[in-house]
Amino acid sequence: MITAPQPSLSTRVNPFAPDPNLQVWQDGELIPVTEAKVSVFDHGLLYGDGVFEGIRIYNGKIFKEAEHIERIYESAKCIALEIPMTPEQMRVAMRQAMEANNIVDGYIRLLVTRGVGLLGIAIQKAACPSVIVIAASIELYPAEVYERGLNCITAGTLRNHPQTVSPRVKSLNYLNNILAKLEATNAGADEAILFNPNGYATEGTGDNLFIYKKGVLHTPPVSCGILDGITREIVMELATKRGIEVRESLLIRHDIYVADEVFLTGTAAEIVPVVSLDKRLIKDGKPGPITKQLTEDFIAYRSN
Ligand code: PXG
Repeated sequence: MITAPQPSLSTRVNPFAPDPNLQVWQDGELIPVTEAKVSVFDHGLLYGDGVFEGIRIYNGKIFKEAEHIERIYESAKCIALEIPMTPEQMRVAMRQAMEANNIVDGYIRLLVTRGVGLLGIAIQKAACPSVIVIAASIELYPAEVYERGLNCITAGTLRNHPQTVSPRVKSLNYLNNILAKLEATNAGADEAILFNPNGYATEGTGDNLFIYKKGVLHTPPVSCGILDGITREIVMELATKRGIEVRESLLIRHDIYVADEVFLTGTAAEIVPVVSLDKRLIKDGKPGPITKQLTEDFIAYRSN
């Protein structure tokens, strides 16, 4: 059989290729993104062995910098990964990446990988962890999503059991979340809510979950198997300041169906309303007043 010549993989045009002018910080130096290379022997690539953070820059300031740095050191500690720099050096690296690209409002992706090693999963086979800082613009939900709210599904894919890799570790393996997001896309929905192996709600694919019912704001406890979200913490504080009772509660799917309001929180999305789950409308299927109020409070908080 005669087959048509195949185009070379190396000459394909990637529509998502980064801006070639972007400078990235890699292991101590700023380099053009076109020159930044990750080895095929990096355990971050070979095994997903590494941790990351996603951080916002608002008006030239790194938002909740200390909290994100603390969390990446905790994630690293949990996987016995020694970050080869101090928190202060990490702050400097983030600032350098931000300034080199003149980012005033944007996003920082901070990652630490196990580094180049031998083939083999033992951490002793990789001795030089690698640190990368990317400061760039961020892809957000379009404004109309905040107006209309998200349509969600219950994911068949479960959130990682807390006795596997703890969901508190922001690890380089997001496949559970990726598969849950794919389920949502395949169902024509925007987002998926993941449950834990005991049937309790945990969070969205990259955002924490809140429901409001009869004057009380509920969010699953960290012990349910969620990322201990920095935005979640801020929203709990803002709600308390408004005089709203906040509880960490075990929630089942039913609780979400019959909630007065539902929303998600995260670094990228900030606060985004949820208006349906599995095609059951949350109340009248429109973003609710508490969600709107907390969104205003959050925007005021992060703008200060
Ligand atoms: N749950 C999960 C699983 C997350 O990954 C959150 C909750 C919210 O946490 P914070 O601390 O951000 O409020 C996250 C955060 C990205 C991206 O590029 C993902 C996150 C944050 C920023 C960017 O997909 N996830």
